[in-house]
Amino acid sequence: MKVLGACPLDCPDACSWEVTVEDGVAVGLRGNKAHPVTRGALCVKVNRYLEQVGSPGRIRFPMRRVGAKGQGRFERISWDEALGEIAERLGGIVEEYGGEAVWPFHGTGSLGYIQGAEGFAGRRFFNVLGASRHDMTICSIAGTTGLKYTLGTSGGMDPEDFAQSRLILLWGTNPMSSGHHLWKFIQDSGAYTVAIDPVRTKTAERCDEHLAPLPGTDAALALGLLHVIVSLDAQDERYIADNTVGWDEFRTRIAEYPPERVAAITGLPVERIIALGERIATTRPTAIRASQGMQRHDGGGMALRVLACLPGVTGDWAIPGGGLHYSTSGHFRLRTDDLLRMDLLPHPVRTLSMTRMGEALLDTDDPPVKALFVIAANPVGSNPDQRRVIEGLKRDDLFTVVLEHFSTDTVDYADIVLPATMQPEHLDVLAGYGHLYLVWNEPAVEPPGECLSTTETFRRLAQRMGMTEPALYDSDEDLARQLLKDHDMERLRADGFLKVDKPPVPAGALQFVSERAAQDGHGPLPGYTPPGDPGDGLVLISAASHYFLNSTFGSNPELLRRAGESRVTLHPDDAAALGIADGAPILVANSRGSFEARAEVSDIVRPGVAATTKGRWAKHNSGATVNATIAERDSDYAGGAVFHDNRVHITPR
Ligand SMILES: Nc1nc2c(c(=O)[nH]1)N[C@H]1C(S)=C(S)[C@@H](COP(=O)(O)OP(=O)(O)OC[C@H]3O[C@@H](n4cnc5c(=O)[nH]c(N)nc54)[C@H](O)[C@@H]3O)O[C@H]1N2
Ligand SMILES: Nc1nc2c(c(=O)[nH]1)N[C@H]1C(S)=C(S)[C@@H](COP(=O)(O)OP(=O)(O)OC[C@H]3O[C@@H](n4cnc5c(=O)[nH]c(N)nc54)[C@H](O)[C@@H]3O)O[C@H]1N2
Ligand code: SF4
Ligand SMILES: [Mo]
Repeated sequence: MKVLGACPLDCPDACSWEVTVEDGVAVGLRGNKAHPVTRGALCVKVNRYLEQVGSPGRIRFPMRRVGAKGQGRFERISWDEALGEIAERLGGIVEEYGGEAVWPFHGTGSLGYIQGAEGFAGRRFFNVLGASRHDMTICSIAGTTGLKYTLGTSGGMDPEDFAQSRLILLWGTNPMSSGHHLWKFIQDSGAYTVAIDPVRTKTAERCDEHLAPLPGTDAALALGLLHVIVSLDAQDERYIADNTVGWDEFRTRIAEYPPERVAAITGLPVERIIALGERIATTRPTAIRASQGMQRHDGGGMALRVLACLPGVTGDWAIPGGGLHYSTSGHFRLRTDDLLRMDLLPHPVRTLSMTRMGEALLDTDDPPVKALFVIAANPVGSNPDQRRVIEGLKRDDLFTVVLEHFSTDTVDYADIVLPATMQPEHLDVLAGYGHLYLVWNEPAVEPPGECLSTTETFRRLAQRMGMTEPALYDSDEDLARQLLKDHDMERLRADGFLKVDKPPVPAGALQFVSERAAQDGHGPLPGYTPPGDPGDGLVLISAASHYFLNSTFGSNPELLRRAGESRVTLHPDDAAALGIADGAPILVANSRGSFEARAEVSDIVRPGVAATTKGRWAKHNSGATVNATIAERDSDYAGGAVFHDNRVHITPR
């Protein structure tokens, strides 16, 4: 039997997949050939997904902690005991401190609308309890906010339209590792490709040209390119007159960034800036693929805001194959409000920011966080300021419940661990952020052991706590129907995927000058915000690993083998100045913390920059990863994270 499903992972491609089931066991998994973006292929990670599903390391039963927090020692208990203990502890905490002392901490382990992050599975239960809201600031929010200021929407081009582009800028993005399906459309286009990345990634290797600016200087580069375009009088006056607001002011801002100044800021040769500006000026349509990486900086929101102005000056927004693609997730017309049911909150509650977990657990009163539910997240591995996150999780008066598949670094700090279903075992609905398809995930097999889906876990907990709100007991199918009210759910279910229409971009006039930004306390005119880490040393970028997805797959033996040991890459000039040889054991440190790795000396990074990847588990790496060096500091817009705005000192060990 073949069952159509969807990859749940935090990846733009949201692949449609086909599970082969024999005698109730999933024996095969492959990409759906009929899906126009998946085109039959998954990826190096998810090709091993069934290995994960059947892994001996999988958590199959509820467990209670027996050792100290952090030791990772647990005993098996029944669901009845687990639910009983959680109900009792929660009841006591809510009575003494109020519902806001409870924090449902959602991660991006699954992007499912029913079981995962997009619908904050379990949120209805937490609303009835009056729990704190959870703001998912860790991934894309600064860029999303910046784009909304310029475009009125964060959704941009249909990535399939890249097949029509003549010039493609791969700007702060590495699709060969972090969402490779876009590459087929780029190949089909035959366009001239330019990678803009401080690191010569797998993507940059394949491009016609590579520019390696200093991290966090993209807004200045974009303004410099615009300076060249305007100097050539290549702006599209008609598009600007008919579709934009604030051109005269923005033009004055552009004039402040001549190529010589931009060369000094970005560390790029002035001729390269001029040449790329000229190429953009003379090539229609030009498409920009910018993804989340470049907004993990203090000026990250601003960078996306400026980038979205570029096709507004050249008129590319009006041409198929022109414009910018960051995320399509704003385009789906899904009824998430009906899913979340925030109206069930008994009163307004505070919001806790995902990226400021150390602060929330250690420095927040009124009320303090007393109960933490970690749902499809691994904050010890993924969050900034790892040392403080661990310190917070170690608090004896904190009651922590973790819903998981594997014994992650975070599980080691749980009081109760609940076994969660994996994708072939539950119903879900996905929407790519790198295409315009809704994707259906039909359950294919029974879960192993006593694993339960997130929705079922919270239905049972609600019942155990005697909650009477009927909305808490809606089935997964009910929830899907509510979410998909504006779409043909039966067709989606039968075909496995369904393309939605792309609304116009920009939504309304493009705002070179943004009232909305001003209302939020930011400059109405976009500009350049310099990097913000007050420290010195090299800038350490910790981008996507080819072999892990965030920390998911971080314990898969074959992927670990292929990834090799934890490495930090330095430019030969920097390595020589620091007395570090290729392959040497090193310590990477700053005021926040440190971690151990091995040096790789290579010119794939530019001078002044060091590069590693995210997703390693602390317990496999002497108790600390790169996240021990990263600050909880907010980026410019909406409290985004600043993972790549991170200065470190590297010494031989
Ligand atoms: N294999 C794999 N795929 C993934 C993930 C993974 O962990 N592994 N993670 C997933 C997730 S959660 C997300 S959000 C997406 C996002 O994935 P991406 O947007 O691709 O994010 P990153 O890998 O952090 O960064 C992309 C590139 O930006 C570069 N970069 C960093 N700072 C700057 C800068 O200041 N300017 C410029 N121009 N470039 C810069 C980095 O060197 C990197 O090559 O990918 C998803 N896909
Ligand atoms: N250094 C550095 N750190 C980063 C970043 C970076 O660029 N650099 N990027 C950040 C980004 S973009 C993101 S999105 C975050 C992501 O950070 P997290 O949200 O913590 O993502 P993961 O590390 O993949 O952990 C997800 C966990 O969810 C579990 N899981 C998966 N599906 C389910 C499910 O259906 N139910 C349950 N209960 N559990 C499930 C997985 O087993 C996994 O352990 O990491 C951030 N961390
Ligand atoms: S991780 Fe991305 S590329 Fe890999 S199967 Fe999932 S959606 Fe597709
Ligand atoms: Mo992310």
